[in-house]
Amino acid sequence: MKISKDFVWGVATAAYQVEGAWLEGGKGFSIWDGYAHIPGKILNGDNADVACDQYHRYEEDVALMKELGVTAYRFSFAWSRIIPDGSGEINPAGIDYYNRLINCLLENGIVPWVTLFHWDLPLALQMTHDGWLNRKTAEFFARYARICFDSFGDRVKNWITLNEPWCSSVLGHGLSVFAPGRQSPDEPYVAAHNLLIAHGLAVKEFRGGGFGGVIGISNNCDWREPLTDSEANRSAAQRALEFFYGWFTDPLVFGDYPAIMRERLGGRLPDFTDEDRKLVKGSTDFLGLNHYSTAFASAEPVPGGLDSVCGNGGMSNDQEVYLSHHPDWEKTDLQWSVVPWGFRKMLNWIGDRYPGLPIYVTENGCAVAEPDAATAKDDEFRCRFMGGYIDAMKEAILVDGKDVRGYFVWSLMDNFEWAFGYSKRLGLIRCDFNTLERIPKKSYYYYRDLIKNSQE
Ligand code: PNW
Repeated sequence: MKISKDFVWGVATAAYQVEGAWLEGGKGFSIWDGYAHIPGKILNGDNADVACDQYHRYEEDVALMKELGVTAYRFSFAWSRIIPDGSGEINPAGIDYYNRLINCLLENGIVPWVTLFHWDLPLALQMTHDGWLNRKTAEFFARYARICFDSFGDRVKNWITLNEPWCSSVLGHGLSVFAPGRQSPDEPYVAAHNLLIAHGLAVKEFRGGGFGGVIGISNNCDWREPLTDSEANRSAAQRALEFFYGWFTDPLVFGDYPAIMRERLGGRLPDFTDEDRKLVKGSTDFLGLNHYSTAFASAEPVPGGLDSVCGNGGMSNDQEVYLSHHPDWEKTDLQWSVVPWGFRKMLNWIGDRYPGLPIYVTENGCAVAEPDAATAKDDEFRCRFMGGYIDAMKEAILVDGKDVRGYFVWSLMDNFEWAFGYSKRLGLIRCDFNTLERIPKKSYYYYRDLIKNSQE
């Protein structure tokens, strides 16, 4: 099965997970710097002070990407490297670092895809303004975005405003497993609203500035398959998808939250004023999808079902959807089920609900237990995972006719996996966190050959 020669094959990372240099080059603190240093928050007491040290080793990493044959690198800017306190002075050393990285990519024929916000909010904005609970943060984000477009927009033509605002909202403000570590049934909906406004304001700056190129958002969503064909289970699965992907995409396409959310949440769900509706509606040039797994959804609890906390879109109580797994499904090291056909259905659901918008898979990948370099170099599991998921995507494109234009593997290399620290490995390249040595795995060569074959 051959897909278009123009198809974008890439790899992805995020600033906090790979850069390190947390106190260098004039960078300010982010909420993840703070959160990771609170004892007990991160497995094994890890933090990303050094991470993969990409800040000092980006030339080596770009060379590895070139050798891999990817045409695109998705990475994020650390807002607090560009504006240390989030809202004040610009840090020239931060601008300089990203200029060097971008120029190095372009010199090597790799197209930069920049995410403006991958969760690392400047800590000062959290402390002085309550972060995403305050609309002012959206205004500060728009100013930061404008500074980025002005500084890099001559060379960066592919922009992603936000990475997985679902995670910032639910994991950061609902379940307290991510920074800023808040726990509330209502704050996720407030944070989400301000994140959507932030997206809208940034896109307005982009489009008004005539920079050229495209701008979109990366939303995460796993597939929800009705446990049985009953009406109740089918609507549970649909409800789960609307509380997950629909929550952050319907407003950008249709100008409001899914009706089912309004029905169930009432006044707990913020309203869009007419002005805000105009701001967000139509504010995305493409739909990013970060996809990792699939679960069954049902209207009633299933014995032995999943504790439906993480990975269940929206706040679980509000949805009344119960998740479970098929006992035969293989699991990644994050305990996420491997179900390639769920990916195909997910792409179809998005294509059918939001026709006319191109889809980019901005993340897909898997965690594998790799205790040593020898295991990592023989990551057959990851090769099979990628083969299955990429075939499913090809079916969505070639058989189902969905407009999917790119695919980014998460991740280029093992990195700081948030609350799991360095204990979960998702890279095509192993990173030895003692020596910082990079060691390509079998999956690196597998992906290299796959890209080569699909470009012939
Ligand atoms: C994404 N969930 O995170 C992020 O964009 C990456 O930074 C991260 O490393 C990658 O996926 C692997 O985890 C997610 O609970 C974290 O459903 C949690 C969930 C989904 C995505």
